[in-house]
Amino acid sequence: MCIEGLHNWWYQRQHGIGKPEISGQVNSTVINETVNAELDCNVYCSDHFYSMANWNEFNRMIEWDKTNQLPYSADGTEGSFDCDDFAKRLAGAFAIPYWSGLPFGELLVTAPSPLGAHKVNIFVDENLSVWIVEPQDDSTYRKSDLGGWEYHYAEFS
Ligand SMILES: [Ca+2]
Repeated sequence: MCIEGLHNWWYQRQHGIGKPEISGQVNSTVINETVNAELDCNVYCSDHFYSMANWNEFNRMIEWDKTNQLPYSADGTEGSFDCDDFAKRLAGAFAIPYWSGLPFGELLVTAPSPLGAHKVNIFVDENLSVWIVEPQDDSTYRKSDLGGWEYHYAEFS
């Protein structure tokens, strides 16, 4: 096994998922302008550069992560786990070495009634397509799939 193979083996063993396949890198201004143009919302990028990957790679982590299996509860009592908690947790799945460079973040929206204020995830793939993720069931959407949504801010870490 070569050094890189050994490193990959150790990475997989340590994190439970292999490293993402990266196809390039973009400046954060590209992410900022792409999301702003698509969703007309405020965008915060805390890194200068982001690693780009295809939809399959983002989806590999989304499917591997178990956030979607947690029970939803929003009654405000101890033990409640609602939309913002799901979004924070799925974004946190990407907070491991290599995956952390991908532009995957949190997105605050207002969905049509009765849903209203809602928190979901967002990512930008290597083709600069903007995807919206429902972390409660791992589904991904384009803006055109979601009529009547208003977008407030996206945050990429
Ligand atoms: Ca999942």
